[in-house]
Amino acid sequence: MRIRSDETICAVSTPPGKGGIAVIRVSGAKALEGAKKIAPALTKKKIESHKAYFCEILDSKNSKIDEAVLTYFQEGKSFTGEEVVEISCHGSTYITQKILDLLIEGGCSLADRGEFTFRAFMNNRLDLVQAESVLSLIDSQNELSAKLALRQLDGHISKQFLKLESDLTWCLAHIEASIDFSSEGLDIIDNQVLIDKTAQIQAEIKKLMESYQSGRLLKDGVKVVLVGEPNVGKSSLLNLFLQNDKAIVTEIAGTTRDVIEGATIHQGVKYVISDTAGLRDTTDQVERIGVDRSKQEALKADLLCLVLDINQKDWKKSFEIYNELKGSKSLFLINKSDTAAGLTSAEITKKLQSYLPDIKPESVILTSALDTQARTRVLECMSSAIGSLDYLEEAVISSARQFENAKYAYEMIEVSLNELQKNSGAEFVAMYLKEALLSLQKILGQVYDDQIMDRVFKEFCLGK
Ligand SMILES: Nc1nc2c(ncn2[C@@H]2O[C@H](COP(=O)(O)OP(=O)(O)OP(=O)(O)O)[C@@H](O)[C@H]2O)c(=O)[nH]1
Ligand SMILES: [Mg+2]
Repeated sequence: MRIRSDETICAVSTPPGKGGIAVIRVSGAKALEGAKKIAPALTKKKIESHKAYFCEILDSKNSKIDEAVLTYFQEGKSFTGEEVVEISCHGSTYITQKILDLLIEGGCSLADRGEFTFRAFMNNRLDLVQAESVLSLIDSQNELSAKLALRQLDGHISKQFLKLESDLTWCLAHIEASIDFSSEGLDIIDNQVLIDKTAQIQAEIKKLMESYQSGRLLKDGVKVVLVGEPNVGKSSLLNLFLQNDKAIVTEIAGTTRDVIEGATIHQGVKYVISDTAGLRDTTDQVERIGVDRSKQEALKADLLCLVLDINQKDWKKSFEIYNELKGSKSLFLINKSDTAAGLTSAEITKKLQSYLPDIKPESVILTSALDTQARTRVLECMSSAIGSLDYLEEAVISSARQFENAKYAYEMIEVSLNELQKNSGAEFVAMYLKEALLSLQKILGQVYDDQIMDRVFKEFCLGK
């Protein structure tokens, strides 16, 4: 990310393509000056912050380009912290490009991806956790991920990290004091107090780390992978869950060759569901590649669903497949139950347990791709299998960057605690605690380098 705060930047902030209106954002010391060049009527008005002005946009030959509403935000009272003008014009790609060209002719520069948010960060309007939450909010497609991002944007998680950073600074200051002043007979804080305090910080970091699993699922969705032998109804179930005919279904075993993915929302949570090629030994080259892909996909699942045909006498082959792929969480979808009236869940569970004794009854679901009501039932079971995602009242980490830094801080504190307990030299303890502190500061962006900036802002779209 380029640091060029002396330049005034502009970009279209609404999505590309045509629309009722488009918004062009201009930020920097010359935002108003630039706007006045293309909307000369502004020069005759008394411009106040947070007020909108209807103006004609004119080119250098005074030809009218569009009629637009310009909103002015004075320096210090805008998203970026700089002087900002937002131009709401008609949403034609010609008009937006023309207005951008005029602004650039007038001395503005085209913004980079995420540069408005980057400026907000550089001007201390946001910390790095909040900047990441802006991106999450734009990306959010379901209720809970939007709520989570909003809570992070209002500083909920930042406050937790700030408290940890301040507590760790306190510990470090006392340890460093013992290095600097040991020879002057200064009252040094008791070693046990330091151990307790450091251990408490570590426990709080651990809690935040544990929230990452929920945070990630809330933000990115729960990845569900349907696997099983050919023809058991995986594609039919995918279509049922997505409520559209995304995957091809036929009675021919080996129909699906590639991974087919789609998303559905249930009770505010996104489920990203993959249908895969039926698993079997095959000499068909294309199918074999499909089978390999199925296995790769299964390994990425948050929740693996083994689909079984209720009419199949022997599930031995299915369980050989399952044992090869199983992760931490699984469901067993016993499909085509419409064709086997009378068979109970308990009987099926018993049969399943003959292959794998530790299968729990709640992970066994009788389904039928022909039964539209099965969709909600299965999604309910998926939700229970994943466990509570109702973490919103607590601070939740949802970015891999935050998690990795928290983990490193945790590990460094672990080493310092060992040194403290061994009564090692304060220099050693301080060295590791400093590493932990640095990691917490990186989370908030109090310490940063190009790599961190690139990682956070490269995901952004233009105009944000
Ligand atoms: N009666 C009944 N038929 C089903 C059900 N689910 C799937 N079928 C039928 O079973 C056949 C195979 O279904 P698919 O969904 O293509 O099976 P698949 O597991 O995706 O098969 P592959 O792609 O070959 O691995 C089709 O003829 C479906 O109509 C069900 O619940 N009940
Ligand atoms: Mg299929």
